[in-house]
Amino acid sequence: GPFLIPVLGDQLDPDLAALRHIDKAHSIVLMMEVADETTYVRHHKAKIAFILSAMRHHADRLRALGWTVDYVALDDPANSGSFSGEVARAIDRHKPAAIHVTEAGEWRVRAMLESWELRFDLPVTIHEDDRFLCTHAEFDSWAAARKQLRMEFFYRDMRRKTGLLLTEDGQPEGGQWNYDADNRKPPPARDLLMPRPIRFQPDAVTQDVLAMVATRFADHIGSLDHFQFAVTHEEAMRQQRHFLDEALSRFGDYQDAMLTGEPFLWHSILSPYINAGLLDPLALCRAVEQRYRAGKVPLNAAEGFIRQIIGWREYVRGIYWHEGPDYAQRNALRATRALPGFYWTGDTDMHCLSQAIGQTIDHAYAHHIQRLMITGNFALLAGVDPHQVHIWYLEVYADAYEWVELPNTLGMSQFADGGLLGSKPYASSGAYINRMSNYCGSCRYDVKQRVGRDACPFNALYWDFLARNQRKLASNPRMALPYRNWDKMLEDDRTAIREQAARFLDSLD
Ligand code: FAD
Ligand code: DLZ
Ligand code: SF4
Repeated sequence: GPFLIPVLGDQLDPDLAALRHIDKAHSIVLMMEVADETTYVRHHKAKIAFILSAMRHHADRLRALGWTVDYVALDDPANSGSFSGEVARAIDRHKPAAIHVTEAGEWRVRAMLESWELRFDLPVTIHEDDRFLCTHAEFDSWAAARKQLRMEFFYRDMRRKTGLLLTEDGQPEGGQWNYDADNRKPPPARDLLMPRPIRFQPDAVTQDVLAMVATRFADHIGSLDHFQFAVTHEEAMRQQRHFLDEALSRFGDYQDAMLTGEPFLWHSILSPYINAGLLDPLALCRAVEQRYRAGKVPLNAAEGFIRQIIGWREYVRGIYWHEGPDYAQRNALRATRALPGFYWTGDTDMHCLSQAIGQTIDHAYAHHIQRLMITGNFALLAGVDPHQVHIWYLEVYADAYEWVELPNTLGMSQFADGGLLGSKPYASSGAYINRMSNYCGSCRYDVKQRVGRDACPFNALYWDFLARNQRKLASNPRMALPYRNWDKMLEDDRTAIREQAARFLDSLD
C-alpha cells in the first residue's frame, strides 16, 4: 500500500519534514478539517476562517506540485470530528503500508500521534519539525548546562548558529548583540502615511469558508467583517515584502508604541503566516539582514526584528517542550479571579483595554505590547486565574498555537511559572501606558490619580498587586525599588489605595 501522510493545519509548507524524500507517486497526503480542532478552545471566527482557507489553498498547491491529496471538509457528513477518527477512515480508504507525519505543535496532539502505531497496528514515523532552528535535543542540552534560562544568551547562540548579523570574525554587527535600549520611543502623532498591512480580498474559496464559519461558529468571539488575511504562500510573501519596504525601517523605534485607532503600526503582521507554515522564518530573517546590509534599514530595526524570531520565538518553543505538559497548570501567584466579561466585548471605560480588546475582536490581532502591557498587565494586576488568561489568548489571536501562546501568556505575562521567562513580573501602573501610547488622553479616567472616582484603575491595582504578593515578590532584587516606594508611603495612603483597589475589583465580578 501507499504511505499515508497526514498534514495538520499549521504545517502548510510543501517542504515539510514528512513530505521530503518521500515518493509522491506512492503517497497520499491527508488533510482534515475536524470539529475537535475548531473547538478544543472556542477560537476567534477569523482565526478559524484563516486556518481553514489556508488549508484549502495549500491542498491545491500540493496537488499542483504533484501530490495526491485526500481532503476532508468540515461539513462532510461522514467526518468523524477528530484527527484520529479521520486517520482511521483514511486507513480504510487507502490501506496504507505506513504513516509518515510531522510532529505536532502541542502536547495534546502529540499524544494522539503517538497513539497511532498501537491503535492502527501500522508503522508510524513521526518526523521532527525542522521549520525551527533549534532542535529539541539542542534546547535540552542548552538548558541542562544552565541555572537560569535567559533568552539573551540563547539568542546569541542562535545568532552564531545562523551567522545572522555577524561580522566576518564572528562578532555582533555594530559591536552589541542587542539594541533594545533604542527601541522604546513613544508613538509619533497619528498620520495618514503610516504603513498599513495589505488587505487581501477574499477569493471564492475564502468566501465559502467565511460563510460556513459565520453560521457554524456564530457564538464564538470575533468579527469576520474585517477579514483581510493572506491565505496562500504567494499572498503572505506579498505582505512580507510590503513589511520590508514600508515598515521595517521604523519597526525598532516604535516597537513598543500604541496609538488609538491604529492596530498595526510598524509591526509585520506575519506571525499567523509564519506559524501556519506559509512563510519561512529563517528566509524572512535573511531578507531583513539583506535590507540592513544594503543600507535600507537601521541596525536597531534589523536586529530587533531578527531577535523576535530567532530569539524569542525559538526560545519560547524550547521552554514549552522543555517544561512538559504540566506547565499549563502552574499558578505561582495563586491567582483565582474569573476573567472579566469585558475581555469578550471590549465594553469597558478603560480606553486602553477597550482599544486592545476591540481590535482583537475585529482583527484577531494585537501587537506585543498590547498583549503584554494592556490585556496581560491588567489580568496580572487583577489577580485573574492564569489558566483562564491562557485560554483567552489561545482563542482570540490568529497566530495562537499552544507552543508559542502558553509560555508567552502563562510565563512572561502572568508570572505563573514563578519567573522562568522573565526575571520580574511585567506589572505596571498607568504611567507606563501613558508614556507609550496616546490612550490616556481619550480615557474617562485620569492617569495621574491613584484614588477617587476618576483615578486610573491601573494605579491602585498596581500597588495592590505588590502588597498582595509581597511575601512572594519582595525578595526579588528587581522588585526592591517598588517595594521601597510602597513601604515609604503613609499608612493612610496605603489603606486608601488598597480600599480603592478592593472596590474596583468588587465591581468586576
Ligand atoms: P512583530 O512585532 O512584527 O514581530 C515579528 C515576529 O517576531 C512575529 O511575527 C513573531 O513571529 C515573532 N515574535 C515576536 N515576539 C515574539 C514572542 N514573544 N514569542 C514568539 N514569537 C515572537 N506570538 C505568537 O506567534 N502566537 C501567540 O499565540 C502569541 N501569544 C502571545 C501572548 C502574550 C501574552 C504575549 C505577551 C505575546 C504573545 N505572542 C504570540 C508574541 C507576539 O505578541 C506576537 O508574535 C506578535 O504580536 C505578532 O505580531 P507581528 O507578526 O506583527 O509581530
Ligand atoms: C487551529 C486549527 C483549527 C481551528 N482547525 C484545524 C483543522 O480543522 N484541521 C487541522 O488540521 N488543524 C486545525 N487547526 C490547527 C491544529 O489545531 C494544529 O495543527 C494542532 O494544534 C497541532 O499543532
Ligand atoms: Fe488605561 Fe488608565 Fe490610561 Fe485610561 S487612564 S487609558 S485606564 S492607563
